[in-house]
Amino acid sequence: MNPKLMGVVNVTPDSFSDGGLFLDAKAAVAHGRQLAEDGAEILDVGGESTRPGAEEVSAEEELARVGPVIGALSPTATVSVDTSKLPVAEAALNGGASIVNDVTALRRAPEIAALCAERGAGLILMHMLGDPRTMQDDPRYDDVVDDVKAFLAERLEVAIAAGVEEEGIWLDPGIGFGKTLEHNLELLRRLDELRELGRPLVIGTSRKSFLGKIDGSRVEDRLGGTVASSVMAAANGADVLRVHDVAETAQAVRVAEAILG
Ligand code: HH2
Repeated sequence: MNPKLMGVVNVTPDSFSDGGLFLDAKAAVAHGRQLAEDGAEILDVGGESTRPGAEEVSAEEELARVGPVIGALSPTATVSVDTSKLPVAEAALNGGASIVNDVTALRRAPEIAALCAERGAGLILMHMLGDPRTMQDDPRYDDVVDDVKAFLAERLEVAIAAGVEEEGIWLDPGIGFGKTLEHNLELLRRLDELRELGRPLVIGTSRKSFLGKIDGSRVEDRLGGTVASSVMAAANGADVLRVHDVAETAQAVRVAEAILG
């Protein structure tokens, strides 16, 4: 177990846990630099919330939010852009990002695949049932792990067929995206089955509502749940942990690694 930490930099007014905190570019850049210092090897910069029920923003608005932040962070950090829009992905790569984190796994803008292929950029493909407006309305699966695995296998094929280097593709089961508490726990328990896809796994549990369903904690009180679920995910095979609280997660991972030897 030796996961990379991906620090979350949300340049949004409405993200579920830190909306409005880093809407100002200067504050977002300072936050990103702090996360890098705390141990984040990748900074994931996003300008549109994907929380359940979130409203969409235009590409212009999204780019106005993330563009300056990516420009300032990318000379000294590996930056991914959390977007599903082609113009935002393209401008972000032009501005110094090297990875596109697409929570729709190329379903919203299939052209992102050709863009990543042409630029030699990394690509994260995530599973989501439905879209952010509807995803938490009674999600159902035959077997959540089998269904998510089949989806990711198919999306991986699509990306490779469009010319994206397989070596640059990472997969993510999308914790909290169209899943009940039991679905999320089942996925985290059975990450070894998703590893059979042969690509690195990105896991984002940070501050998510399923943690609160376990112990009743509010979003601002889920640090312990975030750290526990992140460490368990790493122990079960996650390669990248996408978290808001990088310092605390880094410390927990180091201790877990030392114990495992
Ligand atoms: N989760 C969120 C956003 N992007 N990308 C990947 N690959 N995996 C995730 O689990 C994931 C993601 C949601 O978290 P956050 O960015 O904090 O919230 P919001 O979407 O409200 O900005």
